[in-house]
Amino acid sequence: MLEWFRVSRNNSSPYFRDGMMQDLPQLESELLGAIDGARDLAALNEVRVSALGKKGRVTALMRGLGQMDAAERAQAGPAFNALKDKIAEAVESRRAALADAELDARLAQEKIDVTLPVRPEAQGHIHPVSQVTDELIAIFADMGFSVAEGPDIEDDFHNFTALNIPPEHPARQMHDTFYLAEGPDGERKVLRTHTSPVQIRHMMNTPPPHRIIAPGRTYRSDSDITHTPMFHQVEGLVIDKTTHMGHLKGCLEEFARAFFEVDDLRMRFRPSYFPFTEPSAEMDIGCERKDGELRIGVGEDWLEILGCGMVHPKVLDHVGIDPTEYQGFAFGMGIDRIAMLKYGIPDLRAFFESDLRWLRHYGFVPLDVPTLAQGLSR
Ligand code: 2NM
Repeated sequence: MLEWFRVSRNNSSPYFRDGMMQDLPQLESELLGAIDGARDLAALNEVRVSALGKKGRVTALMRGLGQMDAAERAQAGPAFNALKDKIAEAVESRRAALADAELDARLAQEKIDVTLPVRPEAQGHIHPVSQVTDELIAIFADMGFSVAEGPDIEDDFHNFTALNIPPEHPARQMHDTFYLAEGPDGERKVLRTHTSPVQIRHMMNTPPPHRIIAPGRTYRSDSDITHTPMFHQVEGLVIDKTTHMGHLKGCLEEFARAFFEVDDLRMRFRPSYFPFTEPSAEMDIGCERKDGELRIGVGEDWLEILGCGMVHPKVLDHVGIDPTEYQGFAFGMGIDRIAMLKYGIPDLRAFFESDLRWLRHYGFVPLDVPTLAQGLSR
């Protein structure tokens, strides 16, 4: 480049005589200095435009090539090109460095201290039904159950017939069923009256063994201080070749101790009746009623918390499981009811009134995710 500079000084082309000839090394060091001195991306871009833009100084040099004779161009061309490449390269590496620095500065500014305490009072609240559902899932997941779901709108077969509740069975009236309008096939769908149809679908769609719980919304046309037309149930199902009543008892005792967080909880099973189980039972836990208050895990009284039994062979037949090869147990309980019992919530109907003051009082902090490792409700 220095070589070219000496030669071109004495050049006679109009281009050089016009005084447009420049000291290339000086131009280069000037531009490199400006690039180095650019303090942000905007300033750097200005330098780039002043050198390589349409009216830039390097661009002007390149344009001058056209007016040179062949000998001059042979020397100047490569030198101009080298300058242009060097400047472009310097701009790019400065741009990368500035972008890095800008990102570093932003990251430093947006840093959050994860050791600071959260401010739960600024958050929304988890409804007791959601919290208790999560507790139930945590308990049964620990025992190897998975969660199954199904539609709220069911057909007669999955809600009733498959569960050994044939047409004209008195249990159909007992269920206070909500019927939908007749469909084109003349069939009337129902809002499921329990979550059992979820178990029916599960048994029909997957081969045994089964170990599932089905939490969800259920519907019955019943409304008074202890009943709402929509409520929540969780049902469980275990089917295997040798599953027996002892497994049922052990499983539900472990559930009750974990849920009510009482290690020496008293429990008893009373004979009962459900069309879909044989034998059937209801489980009570020990409690005390005093001064209008209920305390769980102490005292001599009993409190009914769930229904259960060995799945009826006719139910297994309906879902295509051979009852001479497989057997098992099922259980069901009301989530709203056990939420009220555990957390001392007096009025069922308030559950469904969307009253934010109620939710602030009885709701849960979103970060209190139920896990067995930390104690369910702490
Ligand atoms: C209950 C009580 C006893 C039950 C039975 C079934 C199925 F689908 F396996 F037949 N699901 N749920 C059951 C048994 C439900 O609720 C009080």
